[in-house]
Amino acid sequence: MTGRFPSQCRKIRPSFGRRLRNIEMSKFRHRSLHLLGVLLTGLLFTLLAACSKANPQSTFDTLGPVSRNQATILYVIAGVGTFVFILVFGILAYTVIRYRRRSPDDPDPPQIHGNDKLEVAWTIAPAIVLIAVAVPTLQGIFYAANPPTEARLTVEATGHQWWFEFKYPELGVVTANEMHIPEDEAVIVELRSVDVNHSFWVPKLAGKVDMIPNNENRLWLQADESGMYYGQCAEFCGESHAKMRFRVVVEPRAEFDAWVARQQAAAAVPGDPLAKEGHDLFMSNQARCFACHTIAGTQKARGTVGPNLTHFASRQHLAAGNLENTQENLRMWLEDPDAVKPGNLMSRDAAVYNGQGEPLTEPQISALVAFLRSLE
Ligand code: HEC
Ligand SMILES: [Cu+2]
Repeated sequence: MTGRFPSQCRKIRPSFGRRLRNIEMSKFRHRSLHLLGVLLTGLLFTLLAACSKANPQSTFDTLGPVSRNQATILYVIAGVGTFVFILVFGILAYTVIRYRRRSPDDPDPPQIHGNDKLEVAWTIAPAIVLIAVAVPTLQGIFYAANPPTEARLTVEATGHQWWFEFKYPELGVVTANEMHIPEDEAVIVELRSVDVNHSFWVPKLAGKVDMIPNNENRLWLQADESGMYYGQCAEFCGESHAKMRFRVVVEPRAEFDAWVARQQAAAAVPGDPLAKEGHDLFMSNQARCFACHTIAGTQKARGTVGPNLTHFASRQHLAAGNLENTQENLRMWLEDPDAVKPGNLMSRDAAVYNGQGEPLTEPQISALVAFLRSLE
């Protein structure tokens, strides 16, 4: 360093340095060790909190045969791993303490090279450990990949940036972001993508499986209990990946059948005048909503870029599981979709949102809200 007053610097620096070393450093070191301890404990609790079964995306709260099987594999591997860890580090700690150098005059220990018995032992022992881990893992892979023969229902799940489409080919039902399945029945899910890689994950029901363009993957799942299960895209897929969620609604067979019957019906033409106004705007060349969304039963709305809206009002969430499907949230979505989901393809490509067309006015949004909420 080239200071301006080298003589002064030289006088000041050693004393400053010494003071720091002698007094401040020990205090500083003590304090930073303390801080590190607090941080590590905090981190440990934060990490362990993720294991809480209360978490809606807990993989430990297994509520179906597939996730149960996968959790069992985790426990087996963690158990074997813990046993090996304790054994190896126990022997290491014992050796280090028992055979440590006690005085500077101690001679070096005898230097040995090669021991056939030991080498055979530490080759065979890990092989046994690996087999103990491989057997349940391979069984688990086959179990998850082969749906039971009594599985009756197939759902085609398609990943889109950034939402999920669910088709029931045998039932003629198409919906988005909320997959309904009957309780206690095995369901086959065929996984696809229209754009980039996504991953289908319902932590309480089954492990992740990728959704890959031009390649169909499969999984099966079954839920023990009725209820709402959280799902999430688990493969980074762009700007709003973290907001690409969905729900699995599990219900008793009779309720599921009733849901299917409602979904199979075409949308009724709205009777309410405000909703009718919204319908006309939806089909108009100003808003062009029809270009991207399907509403079954209408001539015009057959778009497939966005979610099918035929029974939009029957869904409990909107914008891929991010908002509850209430009047206020729907209004918020239509006013500025980008504020809800940055980068979403509706605000990027629809002229009313991207500044290339006439923006929607407040009364127009009210009419659209009335129309969409009539789509039971
Ligand atoms: C350029 C294509 C496009 C146009 C035009 C378009 N949308 Fe969308 N819309 C989308 C996409 C894509 C999504 C999914 C966004 C997401 O969740 O990431 C969507 C989502 C929605 C949703 C939420 C659906 C759900 O279940 O979560 C509603 C409601 C909706 N659009 C209504 C409209 C209305 C009303 C118009 C006309 C003003 C319109 N859209 C115009 C593409 C479009
Ligand atoms: Cu994703």
